[in-house]
Amino acid sequence: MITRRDFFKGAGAVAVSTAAVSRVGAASLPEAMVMNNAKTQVPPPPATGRPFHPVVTLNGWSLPWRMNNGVKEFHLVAEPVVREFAPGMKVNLWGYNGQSPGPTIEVVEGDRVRVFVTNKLPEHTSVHWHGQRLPNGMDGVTGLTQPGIAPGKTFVYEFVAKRPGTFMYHPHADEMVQMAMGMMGFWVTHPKDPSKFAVDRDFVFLLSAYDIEPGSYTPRVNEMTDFNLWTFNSRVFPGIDTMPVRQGDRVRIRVGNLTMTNHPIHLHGHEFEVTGTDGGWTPPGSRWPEVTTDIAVGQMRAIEFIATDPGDWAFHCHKSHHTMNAMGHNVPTLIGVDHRGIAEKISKIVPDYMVMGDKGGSMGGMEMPIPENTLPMMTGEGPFGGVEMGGMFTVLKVRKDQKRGDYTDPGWYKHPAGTVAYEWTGQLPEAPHSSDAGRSLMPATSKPEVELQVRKPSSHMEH
Ligand SMILES: [Cu+2]
Repeated sequence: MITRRDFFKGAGAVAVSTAAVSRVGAASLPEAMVMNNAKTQVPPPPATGRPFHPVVTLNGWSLPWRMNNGVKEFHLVAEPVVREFAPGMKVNLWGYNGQSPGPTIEVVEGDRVRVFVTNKLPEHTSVHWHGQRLPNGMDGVTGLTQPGIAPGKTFVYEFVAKRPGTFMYHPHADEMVQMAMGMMGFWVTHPKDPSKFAVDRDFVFLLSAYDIEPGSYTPRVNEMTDFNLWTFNSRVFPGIDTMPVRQGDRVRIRVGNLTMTNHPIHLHGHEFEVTGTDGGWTPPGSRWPEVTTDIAVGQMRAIEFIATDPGDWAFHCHKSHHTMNAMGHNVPTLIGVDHRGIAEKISKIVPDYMVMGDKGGSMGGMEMPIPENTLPMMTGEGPFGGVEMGGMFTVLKVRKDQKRGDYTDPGWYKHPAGTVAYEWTGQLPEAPHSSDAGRSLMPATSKPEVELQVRKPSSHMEH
């Protein structure tokens, strides 16, 4: 039998020895498991504690626990980590147990949970259990409900997971810096009755954003709004794993937003319902169908749908600059401008100069040298050419023959003959154009009393 521990060892987790620290209610610390890669790790069914259907964290993993006299014990280690955002780009972040975001914590409604938090950061931290009902002193707000956890120290949080649902954890200490450095994680409290709210596939991930200058390795932590890397679980397209599902599966995707702006998350080809929020499960009578749901800062949403239609369906944030990577955020727009020759002249003065094409963006096709450790703004090669995406973008892959519990990527969808958009090769009739300039909503009541004479400054033209 494969235990969770064996499984995670095989999957890349390493146990690190921790000095035994004696505290009330715990003879020793549970060992802290560390993940050394950003692959999606599908957790096995729980070997100890109460049964539940585990979630699958996109490009992440779930933290193993130990049972100690009926208490579910976890060990989180806050520490500097190196996270690969996508092949070709690694970032110095702060996270938990080897990765940012930290591992997903999965418990069952009614579980008594004890979390040891060891601080290996150069400054104090704390962990706030976002959305939980718990004793006030376990809420993790530095200064308000506890002193900060000093570097090198370990604190113990203990509470009963009262409400089933979707939660997050993050520091409530030097928050702007620590969240900008990637300190966050997902928490799922499963219902006591595993058949309640059961689905076939349950994906989870966090939205986070970073400001990383192309060519550098560490986020600028003083940025407030102008971030340039928009991530699902600190990964960007094309580094985000796909979501493979079996046709007919009931699929749940839970998303938590710890960026500094909202994200309209959009699914192609299927309608979904928001079945859960940060406050719990939504009553069935309150749900309506959507294809995009906006997730505000600090919110969590669980969406559900039946994967009825086979194919490779895009799943992404609908803000177009959130499906772009760091390069090119300052590129001027020159659509409609004939810039032949100009770019050449400018590039003699500004070596890295590039312009958006006069026929639109098409940045994906632009070949330009980029600094080391950054990613092209839009990239990704699909079966029909460049996908021209970045950031918060992945693909839901619905397949008839995807096995139950199999999360391996099935490759590109093979479209049945006659079901792909095709080129029209016949005659194109002249399109009639309307010359109607439109009307005003209502007539003006009187003539303007003052006639304005506007003269544009022309000094530049005269020189
Ligand atoms: Cu977005």
